[in-house]
Amino acid sequence: MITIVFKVGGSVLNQLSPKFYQMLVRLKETETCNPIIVHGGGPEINEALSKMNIETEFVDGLRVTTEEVLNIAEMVMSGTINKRIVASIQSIGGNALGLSGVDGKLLQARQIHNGKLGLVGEIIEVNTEWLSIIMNSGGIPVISPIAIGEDGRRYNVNGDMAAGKVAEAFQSKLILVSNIPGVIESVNGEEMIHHHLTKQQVESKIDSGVIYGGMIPKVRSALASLKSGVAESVILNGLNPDDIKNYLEGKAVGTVLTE
Ligand code: X2W
Repeated sequence: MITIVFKVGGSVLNQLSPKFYQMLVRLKETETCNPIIVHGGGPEINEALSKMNIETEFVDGLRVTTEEVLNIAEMVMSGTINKRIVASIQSIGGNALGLSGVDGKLLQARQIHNGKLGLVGEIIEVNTEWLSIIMNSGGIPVISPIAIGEDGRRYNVNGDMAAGKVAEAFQSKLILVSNIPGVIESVNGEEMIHHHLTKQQVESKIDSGVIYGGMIPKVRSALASLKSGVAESVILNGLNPDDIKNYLEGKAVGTVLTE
């Protein structure tokens, strides 16, 4: 059975309905695919840091992570968010196992040395053995992107990068669960979805302003995952779970990104 990695970012997480999780559970039960969820949690980490009056800063889209920030990111993602997703899946009869990259060395990382980022890691290995055992036993793995180094230290990893690496390790497709139906362009006053874009087309649409704001990091991370060996990366609307079903049936939905 093929594996499909679903990246669920912090900004879409609280908008997802039980229908989204039902769709995942159905995919598993009907043996359509083995879903793996990799989640983020950026906005909730920001909220927790702000409540504690800790300032936070991003360099090239990555959070500068001190020991204190790491502990809070872990608390929020591996604790609250991870268990909330697991509970949502279980409440509709699914079987989910929530883990972080630290557990069973699921995600092994090394520190990104750029002098500023602190305890931010990049993934060097994914423990596919453990993940396969979970999936073959009927479980849906739910992974928080806190990783473990060979030095035994924990590292904060960007959720999109973690999802890309897990997809690469399983040679699977990567679905970026979004709150929009794909990359949209207004042509003669009518909105149309681009169902397929190449890296070059994305760059020119960013330059011309068609792709703007919050869409830019989404398409960039989809493209980055392609670079790390993912065959197909697709932006789909998680608020309309039928889109995901339709995509898997080969219909033209969402925006597929290729090199
Ligand atoms: C991210 C991890 C969370 C994340 C952070 O601390 O915000 C780094 O930047 P979203 O919701 O998917 O953006 N880690 C190193 O990626 O969350």
